[in-house]
Amino acid sequence: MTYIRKRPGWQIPESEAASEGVFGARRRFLEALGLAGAGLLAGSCAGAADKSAPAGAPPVPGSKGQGAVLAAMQALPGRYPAARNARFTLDRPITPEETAARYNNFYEFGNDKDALVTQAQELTLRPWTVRVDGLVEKPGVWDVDTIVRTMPVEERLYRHRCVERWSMAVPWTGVPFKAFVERLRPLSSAKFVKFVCFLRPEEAIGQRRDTWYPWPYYEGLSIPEAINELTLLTTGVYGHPLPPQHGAPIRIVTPWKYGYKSIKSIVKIEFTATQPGTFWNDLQPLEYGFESNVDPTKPHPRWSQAREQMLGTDVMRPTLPYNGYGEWVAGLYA
Ligand SMILES: Nc1nc2c(c(=O)[nH]1)N[C@H]1C(S)=C(S)[C@@H](COP(=O)(O)O)O[C@H]1N2
Ligand SMILES: [Mo]
Repeated sequence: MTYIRKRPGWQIPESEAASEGVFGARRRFLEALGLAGAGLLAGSCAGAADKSAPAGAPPVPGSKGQGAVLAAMQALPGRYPAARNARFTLDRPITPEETAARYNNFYEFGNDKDALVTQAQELTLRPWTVRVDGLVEKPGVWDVDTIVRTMPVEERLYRHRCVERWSMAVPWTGVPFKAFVERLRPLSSAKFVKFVCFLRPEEAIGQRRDTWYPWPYYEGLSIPEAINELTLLTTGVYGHPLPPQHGAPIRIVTPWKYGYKSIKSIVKIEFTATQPGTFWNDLQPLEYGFESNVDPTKPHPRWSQAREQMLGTDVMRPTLPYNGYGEWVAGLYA
């Protein structure tokens, strides 16, 4: 059941972080459509998503997305569910899958958390290739199933923290990104890795309609961050291939950083000498830095980051420095 609930101040989505310039562009766009003033300038859909999700997710029963996830599972016998890596433990319950897969951010499919799950089912997941280029000895094109078939996949329980202040705890399946990087043999001149999402306005309503964003979504990590043990090239969740709304078929997960660093549905990985731009940093540099490590002492201009709300239970917890992963990453920033 959904119900109307007043949206708490902290729940304003990242989408409202767009700079004046971006909002200006958006306004002009809506004016061109004759829609300005029709209540569409308020940012996201006014209704807060009901976080106690209805049954049936995910994937959405009968959808193209569900068919693709089942097909991927069959095409990769023995890979899902993967053995869990016992090194990564949680201090809280795993978020129910029905909750985690119904409360996503994926602006390519809009900023309404209810609608985007359905919209995301339109994404064609196979064939899917990832182009590797830039400063590497072995550039090339990788089929996503080849990665899963030929590399060690494992399951990891990770906390996952959005700058919007909600958090969840999920079992991801993937390949340590370091193992993948070792196959590519980056040159010593490579200092950063840039990741790029797909550009398919014909499938992604957000890319078609929300043209004030600099599509496609792009992100970046320094090489030491990219090859940190925590960085997971993620292809599955809850024991099966990723459903579209979680960033199928392949995404990054960096659990010590705010969620927007964990770019979904990657089609390109480029090794660079200089720090790449990132989607949110280019939109609003004062709110979204390149590093974006989870830090309770550093308030975001519109949300204190001191506490977080766990999806599913709504229990509030103090935010942990590096989201509790200081043991792995604090040394990178010393
Ligand atoms: N391509 C792409 N990747 C993205 C986003 C996005 O809008 N597009 N949103 C980010 C944000 S803000 C968060 S919090 C996480 C959410 O991941 P989840 O929906 O799997 O929980 O994805 C990140 N990766
Ligand atoms: Mo986020």
